[in-house]
Amino acid sequence: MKWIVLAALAAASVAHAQTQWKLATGYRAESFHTENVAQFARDVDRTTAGALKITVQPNNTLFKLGDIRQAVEDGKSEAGETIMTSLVGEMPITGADAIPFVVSSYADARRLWNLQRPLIEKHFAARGLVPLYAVPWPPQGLFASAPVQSPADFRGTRMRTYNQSTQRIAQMLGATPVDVPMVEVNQALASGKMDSMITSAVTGVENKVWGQIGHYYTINAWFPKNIVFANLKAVQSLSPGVRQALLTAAVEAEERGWALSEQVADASTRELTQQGMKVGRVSPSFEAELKRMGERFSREWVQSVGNEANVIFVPCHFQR
Ligand code: PCA
Repeated sequence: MKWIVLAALAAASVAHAQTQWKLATGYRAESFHTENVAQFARDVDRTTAGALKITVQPNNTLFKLGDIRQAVEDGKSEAGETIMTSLVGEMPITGADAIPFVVSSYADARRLWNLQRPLIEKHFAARGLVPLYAVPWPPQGLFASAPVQSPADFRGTRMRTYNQSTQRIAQMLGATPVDVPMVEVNQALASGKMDSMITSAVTGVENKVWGQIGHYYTINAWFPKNIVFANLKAVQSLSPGVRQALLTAAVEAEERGWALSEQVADASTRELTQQGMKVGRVSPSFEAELKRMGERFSREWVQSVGNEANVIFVPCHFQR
């Protein structure tokens, strides 16, 4: 009898000390980003001895990708993951992630993140949010159902977009932008809603695009990052030990995620070839046109962002 009472008391105190968090993401559970987030949650569980339990809610089930920032700000979900460029309306500096042909390697992407991070932290703090870590998608290439030789080939076609930058690029190419969430790309292709898109090889693999799309051009246009973040009040209400464990797990998740992204980049490009897609570069003349378009895009971006853009672009940090 005594033991039963003691056990009940112990269980009650564990339950009392336990904090439950939800972490909303817009990507599938089997995406490498989500697997990394799930590992992060397990690490936090282990290193806090179960004091902080984070339940990952993938696939837009809790909130849609574009609503996650607001939901975490409002405390409806304690934490979340979104693609940074979805925040470009409120935090223009996030758009640095999708400027064509500035960042051409993981090393460059890391330099960009180091420059952006203090600005992102400031903007997040102003909204009661704490960035935990960011991980890039593999380089963005061009998927097309028919071979493309020049911008003229896009005129009158439909290009799938996932943020403001891809919308602008579609416009510059004379294509009609069609906004399709990543988890619906396969469906959109099957129902003939899109002819091309700029995204990573892994996104092509996840959506098994080879049934409808025959060409993948490795244009290496940019490396957009996903950011995992939490509600500041939720972080502040953790005990110092638990908070530290959360931040340590975040540092590890960032390291692990960058390595994972690089592995996935190679493996999925190979997979596209194995599935019978034509994988290669665009012609030199088309590449030159794309670069010119990228420069125009950069100029527009720097003008629209103002001062903060200079932190990133005035000193020349990237190898081109
Ligand atoms: N995949 C996501 C974002 C960038 C990427 O590589 C998408 O296509 O929506």
